Amino acid sequence: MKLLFGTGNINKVKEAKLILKNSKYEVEQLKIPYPELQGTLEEVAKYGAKYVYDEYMSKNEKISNENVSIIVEDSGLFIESLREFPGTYSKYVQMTLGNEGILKLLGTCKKRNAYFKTVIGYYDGKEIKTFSGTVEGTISYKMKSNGYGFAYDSIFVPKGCEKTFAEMLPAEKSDISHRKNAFMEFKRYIDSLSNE
Ligand code: ITT
Ligand code: NA
Repeated sequence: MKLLFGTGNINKVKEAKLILKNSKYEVEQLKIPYPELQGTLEEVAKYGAKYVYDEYMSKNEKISNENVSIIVEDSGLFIESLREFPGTYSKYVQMTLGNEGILKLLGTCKKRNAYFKTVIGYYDGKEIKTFSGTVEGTISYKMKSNGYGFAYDSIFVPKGCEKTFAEMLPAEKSDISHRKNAFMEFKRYIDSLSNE
């Protein structure tokens, strides 16, 4: 079954493919941008799924809507001692302050707890659904990377680990990530649809 993933971020697509590797779901990137309203991850994901679905259907009028399954995903990094910043501003902050800026803001602060959260929005023409996943961890004191991962990965150390996500092989990250947890919750739902 094909899942059309509306995103401009190829890294998300690669990870989704890896996470769903041994399943019946095949992820395909759909480069249809959607307006990102300022709101919760859930609100953005819901709006995006419906928006991308409608755009896709209007561009592909001959497609019967029975088999079109659209997913989008909105993610963020929430740092406790920065009152959950950058949170829903993660995209903008990554492009402006970047990881260096985040490390500067935290300075030598010892309270470095943070979590990543992903919310998947799903729409197949019937009901808009969301599924979320998180992973807890800490912000490192400096950037550490072996060239894996993207964006905030080089400053995020998942709980119980010594390495940042950017020091882990793709399979290691995707075994424990926020994205993995969100996709597993999503998979439970769509598995149950096809068993009806
Ligand atoms: P879309 O086209 O899917 O919206 P995006 O890159 O804009 O892609 P988000 O708004 O969901 O994605 O992500 C907010 C920021 O968090 C953005 O800078 C991402 O690169 C970053 N991010 C998302 N998932 C991440 C992950 O697993 N590891 C590190 N950074 C991540
Ligand atoms: Na985005």
